[in-house]
Amino acid sequence: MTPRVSGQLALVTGASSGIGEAIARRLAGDGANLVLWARREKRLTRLAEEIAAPGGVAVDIGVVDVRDRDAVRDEAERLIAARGAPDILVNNAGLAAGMALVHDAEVDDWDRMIDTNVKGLLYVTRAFLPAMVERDSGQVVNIGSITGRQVYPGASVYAATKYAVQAITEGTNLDVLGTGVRVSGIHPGLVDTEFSLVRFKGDEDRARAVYKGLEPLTGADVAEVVSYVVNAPPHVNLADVVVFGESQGSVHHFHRDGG
Ligand code: NDP
Ligand code: 8X3
Repeated sequence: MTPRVSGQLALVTGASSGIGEAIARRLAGDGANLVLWARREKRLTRLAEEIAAPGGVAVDIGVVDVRDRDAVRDEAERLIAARGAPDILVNNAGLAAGMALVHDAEVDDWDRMIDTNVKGLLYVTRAFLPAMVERDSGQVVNIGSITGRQVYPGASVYAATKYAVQAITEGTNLDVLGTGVRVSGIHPGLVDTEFSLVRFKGDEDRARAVYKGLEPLTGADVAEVVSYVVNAPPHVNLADVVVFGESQGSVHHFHRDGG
């Protein structure tokens, strides 16, 4: 059966790595045309070339820092003028910076997380949602985190950004009620991506230790959930999905080999 999203246009932020890259690959497999945003152009170009060729889907890239409000607005206006609003917007770009306690943390790290995970997501949503509402159709998928439900030491501000994503997702869904737009939040536990390497600023040993002895989710696992959500019949909204690897029970509970 042809996936519902086949031939639709999907915009994925943070598509140069990890979960976003996997979502791009998965939605291309579903036959969706893609616009991929991130800051690292080479990576986006390579990915676009790879996924455009076999499936025949159209893949365009945008080198956009979601923290740059003007750039987001300009790039979105260009896209809407040329092709209309995307049918699907996946707000995935995000990061954790550091894992210091509140009384030790770098304030710059807080700014990066809040500016990217909260303000960036809002800028992108504000740029595309009016055209979706006007058209009376569209799907917004916000990638939150289990840390939008539970906090652990050293994660106060990262968790705060994901609590915010949860509130924004819930509120946006209420705001578009009565239109044909759906808003979904997907909240993964540990996913093996570049997330920890970014968080620990290139410290590979520390990043690897996060996943030691357990089987985390992969980006492809999360992408599978996104595909399910966006391919659901139009009257169905999977508003709120939490997804863990089998060896994770909560943000505090893991089953590790030998532990
Ligand atoms: P990665 O580090 O592998 O990917 C992060 C992506 O976000 C990259 O493509 C990066 O691209 C992009 N990004 C970061 N900052 C910006 C910015 N300012 N503007 C545009 N793009 C940006 O991590 P994940 O794939 O794991 O993370 C994706 C999302 O999933 C994040 O929101 C994260 O919080 C969330 N998440 C991750 C979990 C995990 O355990 N990995 C669990 C739960 C949620 P570039 O650097 O090229 O700009
Ligand atoms: C990322 C999940 O537990 O590494 O959102 O903070 S965790």
